[in-house]
Amino acid sequence: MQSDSFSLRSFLEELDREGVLVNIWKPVSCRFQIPAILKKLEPRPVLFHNIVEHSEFRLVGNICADRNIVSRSLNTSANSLRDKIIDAIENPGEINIIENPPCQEIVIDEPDLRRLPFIWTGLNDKAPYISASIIIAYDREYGYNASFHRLMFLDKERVAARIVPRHLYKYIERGVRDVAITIGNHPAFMLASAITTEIGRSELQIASKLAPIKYAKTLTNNLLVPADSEVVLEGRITDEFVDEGPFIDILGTYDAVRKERIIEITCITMRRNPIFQYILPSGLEHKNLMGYPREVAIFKEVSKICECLDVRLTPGGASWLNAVIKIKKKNEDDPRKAIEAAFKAHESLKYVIVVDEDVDIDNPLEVEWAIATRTQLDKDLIVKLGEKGSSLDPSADQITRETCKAGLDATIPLNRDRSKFMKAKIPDVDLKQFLE
Ligand SMILES: [Mn+2]
Repeated sequence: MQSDSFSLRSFLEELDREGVLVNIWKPVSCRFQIPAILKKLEPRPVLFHNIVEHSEFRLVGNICADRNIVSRSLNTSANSLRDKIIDAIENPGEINIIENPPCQEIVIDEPDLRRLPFIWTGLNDKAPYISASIIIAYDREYGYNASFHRLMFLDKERVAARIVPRHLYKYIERGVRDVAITIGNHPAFMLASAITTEIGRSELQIASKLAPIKYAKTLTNNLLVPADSEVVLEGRITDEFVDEGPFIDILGTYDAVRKERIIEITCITMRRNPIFQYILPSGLEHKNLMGYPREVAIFKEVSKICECLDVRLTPGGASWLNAVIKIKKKNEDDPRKAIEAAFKAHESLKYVIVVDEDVDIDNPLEVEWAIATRTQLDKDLIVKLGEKGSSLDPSADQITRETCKAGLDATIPLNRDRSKFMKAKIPDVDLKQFLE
């Protein structure tokens, strides 16, 4: 069935009608219970109707945990999702602004953040967090930027945001201070905000190409936010820093504690009967949102140098550190070039395996079979010393991020008899004929 309205709320209603959404009516606590239930129910989307500490809110999680559901939310198939994202990045949409948006049905100009369902996820968390928060900022030269940043609760008007040195970080260096933080968004806006392209390419316009998202002006700082957002925090980034974390990141380990900026919230606006949103750290939704756009980026870059058939940031590598790339090899050096292209496209990438078109890259056993039967490490292994890797990898140098990367060509050499490498065919039977 096709979506015609593009808010989180209308999409949830659609999933509910089809029996895909899990409704939890019994009371649940923000302290550990919501994350634990989401983990157990992955990849199904879950709507919590009764939060013990926050009766004002419902809360949704796992909305992007299943790639088929993400594809459906954009009225596309899992196979076409990549092309749709590439098209949206290359041909962004228009910004459509409306007055009196749903996200401003309730206005709280004396904000008290204790009213919001910050969540305790792991036993060693320093404080409760908001994890589905997207920060929107505007720079005179670069225009709008939207990106995910987890928020650590500090007090009734202040949070600390983890700001990785990417676009928002650069905006702040250039003097930008006003922000709007939006929570409770349609998957199109979530996915667009998770994409890292060149600075100056507006995620708001990428989102509006993915789906007809409408925007509205914030009340206090003249920024644009999705008009159908469930909750918007308007505020200012300060020059005050605080220890942020410990908090769990995509690898499932605790991220390092760093000095991060404090954001002061000056106004909160919401829809009536607001639905809060939470992304389970290191859960499938987190991995899809962070990993999928990087798969697209790797696919684009590898496609420049050879025929790339598919890319997977493997779940075993937390959908972040390890990639398997399927190519149609035409030249003996295609795999090596593909490995270099992949490292160029995704800076955090650590290990890359290149396979031929007959290998199912979603099946780790098949990938291992390709490694076992098609590689000679003295020829097929590329080791890259002293590279800059992921800040999340506990085995890398924790200060310089220096790490050792490797690529493995697990394709069949072109000068060898290909038939020797192919799986032998055993004729199939219909078991029913033999089991009666
Ligand atoms: Mn950006």
